[in-house]
Amino acid sequence: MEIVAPSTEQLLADFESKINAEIKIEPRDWMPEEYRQNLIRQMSQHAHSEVIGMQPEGNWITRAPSLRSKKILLAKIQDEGGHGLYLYSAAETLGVSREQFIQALHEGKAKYASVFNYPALNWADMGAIGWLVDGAAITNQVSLQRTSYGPYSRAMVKICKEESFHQRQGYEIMWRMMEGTKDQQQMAQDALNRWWWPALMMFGPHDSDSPHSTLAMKWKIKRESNDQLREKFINKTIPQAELIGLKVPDQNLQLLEDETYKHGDINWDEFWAVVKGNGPCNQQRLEHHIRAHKEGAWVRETAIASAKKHNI
Ligand code: FAQ
Repeated sequence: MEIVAPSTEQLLADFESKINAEIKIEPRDWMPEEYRQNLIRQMSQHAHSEVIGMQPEGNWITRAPSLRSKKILLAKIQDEGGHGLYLYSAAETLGVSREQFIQALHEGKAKYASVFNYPALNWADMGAIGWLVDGAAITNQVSLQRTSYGPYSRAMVKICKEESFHQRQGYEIMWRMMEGTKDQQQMAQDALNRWWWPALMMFGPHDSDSPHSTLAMKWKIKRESNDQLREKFINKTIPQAELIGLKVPDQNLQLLEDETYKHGDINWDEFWAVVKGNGPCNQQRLEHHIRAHKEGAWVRETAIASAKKHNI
């Protein structure tokens, strides 16, 4: 019997019918090159964000105000490193190696979340990062649990469980400071003032200015749009702020009849400046990663030599 290879049209139709039937796409399945490239871009950006995101908090481990808070912060930061590792592994199933991902990051060709280019100035920032940055990250990641690419979706399930602990540890820091002295309350409010807008920017540009969204939504890489996720985050976070006596720094915020909020304008010039490398800490974050990567070369070499010796 003659075996005829399916045409590209047929392969695309099969791929799209799987997507429509909510069947996950797996690494060995045929996929359009644009789907693969879009995933490589987004997943690598996501993995780099987890790892670079360790830096603003890592800065505060030695200055945590108690042994309890130090242990919790250490565990949280280690989790973020672990998330980066799952995501690099998941992204490697698309045919790009970990070394290539890291090289692209070091050469400035790959992005990471803009929010990590802002400085963490004091302990209240540990609260704001956990509450707002992890809170924004979970909102996005809960949605990504239903992404169409199997390895990405499965990585998200475990990551979301850990992120929800991170969000609570951040909120607990804010809540305790709000129960403290006037100075502590002011520190918490100041941290919210500085992190609120960068957290909203984590969701990316408005849908109308998001070049990747149309295809990503069609092929269910993204299940909800940048603006939909940003609104969800705002609607759940404002009541949390109010509950502990904090005020979101948006003078144009409006509570609508359906109990949702309309937010004021986001400073997109600032967002694009930070994305393009001109934020307050872009250079510092990248240089630190490059230095740590160089200094850790012996660990990687030793691990590879040991794996070879034991035929792993
Ligand atoms: N920052 O067309 P779109 C955590 C870029 S950390 C920088 O809308 P897309 C743990 C975008 O890449 C958070 N760049 O793009 C943690 C594209 O540029 P390109 C981890 C941004 O991909 C917490 C261009 O703008 N989560 O969880 C940003 O469809 C605390 C056009 O944008 C993720 O990384 C941005 N905010 O939608 C650790 C989420 N937004 O590639 C420590 C995964 C957009 O053409 C402490 N990623 N750009 O050069 C996503 O969900 C999506 O990629 C979006 C952007 C929603 C970020």
